[in-house]
Amino acid sequence: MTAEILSAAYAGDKKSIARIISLIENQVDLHLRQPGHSVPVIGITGPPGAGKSTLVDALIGEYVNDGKSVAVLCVDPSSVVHQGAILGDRIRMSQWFNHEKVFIRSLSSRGSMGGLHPAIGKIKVFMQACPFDVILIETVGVGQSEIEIIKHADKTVLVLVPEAGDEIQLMKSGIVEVADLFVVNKVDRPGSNIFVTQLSNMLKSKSSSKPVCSTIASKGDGVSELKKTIDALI
Ligand SMILES: Nc1nc2c(ncn2[C@@H]2O[C@H](COP(=O)(O)OP(=O)(O)OP(=O)(O)O)[C@@H](O)[C@H]2O)c(=O)[nH]1
Ligand SMILES: [Mg+2]
Repeated sequence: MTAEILSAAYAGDKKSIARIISLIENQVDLHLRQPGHSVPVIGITGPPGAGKSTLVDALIGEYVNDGKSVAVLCVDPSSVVHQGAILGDRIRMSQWFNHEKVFIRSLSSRGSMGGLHPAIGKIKVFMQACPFDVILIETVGVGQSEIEIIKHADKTVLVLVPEAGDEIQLMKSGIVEVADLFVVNKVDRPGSNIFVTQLSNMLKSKSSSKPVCSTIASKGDGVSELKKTIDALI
């Protein structure tokens, strides 16, 4: 029975993919296939409300335009249950939810210390064996989860907003070292140029040539540039 669902999932049937993810979440033992080729996994992290989901939504559009199929995993922080529910609603409202080339799934983190779902590793490997061209994992970056996501992602994108104090927070958290690409979102806000300059200078001072992209995710501005920058990294 599960073997049938598994082969349907590997053939790209979205309902079956969702069922297998639920089984993995519930720790059912499955004979999972090892992915034949490596599907790139991009982690999208950053503080609550930075615009990660809006950005993911816009990025999906870029990939679909490219003829690519995209899987998105959104990890809800279980510490804030009501926010998790809101996040789920937001994903359901995504214009891409029913698109044939798009698979979107929300996972609760179930209190795992690092903020990521304990089965995320298995789920990722399973999804890499499904016919996707790219996998995006959105997670709210609160402390450790920012660090933990890089274990599962090939490249990690840190989404920030131009607000005073963020730069100092950044230096403390050590995320600068683990992120591969920085996005300053909401650059329609005043003072954003200063923040972008500060961030770039800070990276230079650490002899880092990591890219910094500026976006207005809600308008789609800078998103195609961001996708090109991600593609250049993977
Ligand atoms: N002004 C402005 N607002 C934006 C921009 N991008 C997103 N927003 C708004 O910011 C709010 C939060 O956006 P989300 O995409 O839900 O942010 P998030 O980081 O996914 O939030 P959580 O998943 O709850 O951590 C929404 O109201 C968006 O419409 C932007 O570039 N400029
Ligand atoms: Mg979100």
